[in-house]
Amino acid sequence: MKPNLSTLTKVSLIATILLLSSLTVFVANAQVPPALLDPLLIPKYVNQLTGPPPVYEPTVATDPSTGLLTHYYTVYMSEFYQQILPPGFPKTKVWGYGGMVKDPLTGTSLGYFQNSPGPTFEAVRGIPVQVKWVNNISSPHMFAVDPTLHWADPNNFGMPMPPFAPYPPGYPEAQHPVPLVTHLHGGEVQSYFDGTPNQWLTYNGIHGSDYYTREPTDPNATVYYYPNMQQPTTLWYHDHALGITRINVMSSLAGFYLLRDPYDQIAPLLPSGKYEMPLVI
Ligand SMILES: [Cu+2]
Repeated sequence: MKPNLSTLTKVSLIATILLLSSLTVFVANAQVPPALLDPLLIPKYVNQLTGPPPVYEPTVATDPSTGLLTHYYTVYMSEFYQQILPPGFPKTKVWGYGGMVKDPLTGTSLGYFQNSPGPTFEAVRGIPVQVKWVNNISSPHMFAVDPTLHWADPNNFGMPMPPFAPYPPGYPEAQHPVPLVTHLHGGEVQSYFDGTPNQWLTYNGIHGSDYYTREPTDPNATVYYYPNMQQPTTLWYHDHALGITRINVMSSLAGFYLLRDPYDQIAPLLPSGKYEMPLVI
């Protein structure tokens, strides 16, 4: 059996430039800059690496339209505070994903859990996944939105022309509401469920021109379908809204999606269980 590269990425690092949220303390959307933390005073190598992180717990049922056993999830995008700096330092404001999760080692249900990066999907090749993605972020963007770029523009504010307002943030009309849409990076999915940049939606039900949902749902949500027919591999999911993907991902809207194959010949040779640690750099 020829080893395939995608299987070997199981323990690979995803080299994603996630400037994790310690930055958000500095760049909060406020006219008065918050007090800066001196990075030299933050001790290094203090936080213990724990994990592997919780995995989403699916509802398992037969899909009436395909007749296939399917894993169903609901994932919420929310704003919350998380202890990212060492204990004793303030919590960091993040945006992240959350849902019902279980312990990846024991399978014990852990209830609702939200985190940055988000909980992990553990999908099985050949078993489709349906996710209801819910945008519950009602606050203004935590970073400055640049409306002089081609972007989602949920208020139809239009692209400003020179002379530009002072930047950042300059344009409060661009800061709220926040358009979001989730993309499964590397997933082989139909384009309607790919989370392309104009498929965004806001917490108050404004939809991008390409918005699509697999079935009727709440106005601040969309239902996507992932067939999981591709090679087993490490995927990740992240926000993808037009023109603001970079600041939405920097706010921490990202997480892992592990696609496993029960017939994989290589996986048993790789570190597993508590030794399989997904890392985002
Ligand atoms: Cu991507």
